[in-house]
Amino acid sequence: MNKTAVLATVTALTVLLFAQPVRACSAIDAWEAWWAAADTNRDGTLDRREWQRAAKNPDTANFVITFRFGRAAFRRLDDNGDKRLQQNELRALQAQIDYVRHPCTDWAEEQRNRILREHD
Ligand SMILES: [Ca+2]
Ligand SMILES: [Ca+2]
Repeated sequence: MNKTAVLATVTALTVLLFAQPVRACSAIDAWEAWWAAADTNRDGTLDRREWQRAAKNPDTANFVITFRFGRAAFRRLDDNGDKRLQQNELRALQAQIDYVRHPCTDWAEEQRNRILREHD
């Protein structure tokens, strides 16, 4: 084996030995997840019923929401008066929605425990 081939083999082995697959947990933004849970008929808008149910919908239970779901809020937010809330009409509220428990929390804890076990 010539010098170049040896160097290439060593480099390849080094890459194989030290390469760790990239692992990460990613979750969609809390706002997007909330919207998907609240828009139960998937028509891209929230009608009054979906709006009011969103406060109690079990699928929206993992969200901290700091705005109220009343009728008055619905009327106030419905800028174009079509009796539906489009995402752009709720833009100001997006920052008021967050996860109670981020979907990656379990994954992060699992990774931490795995690393601790490996270094015991
Ligand atoms: Ca809908
Ligand atoms: Ca509207």
